[in-house]
Amino acid sequence: SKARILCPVLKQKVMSAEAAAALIPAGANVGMSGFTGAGYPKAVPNALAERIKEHNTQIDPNTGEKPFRINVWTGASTAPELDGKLAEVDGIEMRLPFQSDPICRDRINTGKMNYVDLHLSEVAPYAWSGFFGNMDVAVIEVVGIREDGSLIPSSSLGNNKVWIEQADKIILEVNYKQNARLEGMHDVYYGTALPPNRKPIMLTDPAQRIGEAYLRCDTDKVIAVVETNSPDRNSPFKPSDEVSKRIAEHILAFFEDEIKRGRLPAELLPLQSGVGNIPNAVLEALDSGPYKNLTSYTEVIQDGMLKMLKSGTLAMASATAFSLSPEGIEEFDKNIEFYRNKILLRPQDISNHPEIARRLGVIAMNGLIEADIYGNVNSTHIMGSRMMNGIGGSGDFARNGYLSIFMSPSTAKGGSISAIVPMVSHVDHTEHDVKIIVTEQGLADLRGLSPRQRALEIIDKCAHPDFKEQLRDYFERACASGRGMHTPHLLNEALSWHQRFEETGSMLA
Ligand code: 0RQ
Repeated sequence: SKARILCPVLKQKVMSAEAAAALIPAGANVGMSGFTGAGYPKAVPNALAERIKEHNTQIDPNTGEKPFRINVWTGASTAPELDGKLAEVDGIEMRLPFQSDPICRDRINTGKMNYVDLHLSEVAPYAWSGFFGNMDVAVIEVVGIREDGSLIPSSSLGNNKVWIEQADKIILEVNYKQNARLEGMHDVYYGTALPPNRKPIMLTDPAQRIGEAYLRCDTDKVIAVVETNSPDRNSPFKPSDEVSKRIAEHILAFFEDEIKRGRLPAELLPLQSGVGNIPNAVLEALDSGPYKNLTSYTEVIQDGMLKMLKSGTLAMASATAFSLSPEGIEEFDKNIEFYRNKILLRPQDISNHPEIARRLGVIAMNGLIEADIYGNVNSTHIMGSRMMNGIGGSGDFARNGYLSIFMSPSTAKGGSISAIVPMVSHVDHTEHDVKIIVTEQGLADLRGLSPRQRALEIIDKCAHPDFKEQLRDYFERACASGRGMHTPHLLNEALSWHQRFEETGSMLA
């Protein structure tokens, strides 16, 4: 294959992953590339985990020596080779801003790992502002290094620009498995600043280029270059189930009605779609509908979006990362010349920028864990305390989008849990940010409704029949209590459904 390290100075810094990992000190703040299983470093984190394991097993407990741990900052979720490996050896002291790894999750929920769950658009400005402290090392996967030392970004951009700018030292992983034709698909914007120096970001169309195709890089800061040849995580693609299909049908019927009423254009508005089974079902349904020339301003490109690009349903997609199945990757590689000029990858502070989401009028579609009868949404916590994944970009898009749609099956865990509860056990998206809630039962349009009107709409349209009466009963008794009629609650019962689940294994009374 063609040489990918063209910069002479950096060619001399090629070394093994083990040698590179040895350059990362204990306690370091490490910024890694990676977003939804794409473009994360494949070799150095693994070598570092081995080193940490060896070091920590040799600590004499009587000396009081602290274990070797690092702080890991990324774009979003990574993969077993990164989050999984480092969490397994208890090598992560602090993790931010998003994860979805089962071992990581376990360490967070057993109190062994600190986790800062952030709006993904805010990570770069936080880092520039110095709120996380100094970044010691950045470990960044790239497709190649150009002669002048600038970098061809990989299958995700995430926070790579800011990590490269902020880190004292940089380790690059050049991954030969990534398609060399990714070159030119990126748009790295260099015009961001901190207040009071911010200027408008002049992006008025999802297809617009406002930046550069390459990442600038100070070669003096590069301490190692590691060559790899491994694929991205690429979660297998699950075909849509009945529940997801019904949710998609409700959303499509809603779009159709909004177009008829003149509240949405025929090409809709730029779509943002979360990852997973339900968002993919919505994309599939859109693809088999009458739509043409839609656009997308989102975080991740999933299989469904490739299909929509191919059929012409989607004219172009702007994101910060890919999240494809193995079949999706194969399709992308085979037809990369077709996809190349229809997909743009941007830094995540631009893909998720509140200013742009608001200006473009994005249609935000994200999953929920539970919603309450007044429209508050919990996307992150199980039974109020245990972290699932994190808020990710859902808040960036939900608050600032033209439409914010939250979707979920109406029940979880075999029907024992209702996704609609009297009061959410944790709030990520408040009643003020949530415009539409959809389950397989139906769609509740909350726009312009007062809290009590919303309660009736949500119970009627979204709740599962097994829980409808129980919810109505709660609402009616809360109203009858006369405590406060704006958002009626029975304080001693509001979280009793969760408590009942923990005690009996079911929310059913
Ligand atoms: O657990 O697999 O162990 O059975 O939660 O639930 O229904 O499969 O839905 O995979 O779409 O995830 C909100 C977590 C939904 C996701 C959430 C259990 C359920 C199952 C998953 P099991 P489903 P999904 C773009 C936007 C935040 C980030 C975001 C998410 C598991 O959408 O992480 O939106 N969102 N990012 O059984 C107990 C409940 C439950 C429950 C579901 N009420 N109680 N368990 N589960 N509801 C992407 C990025 O930002 C990168």
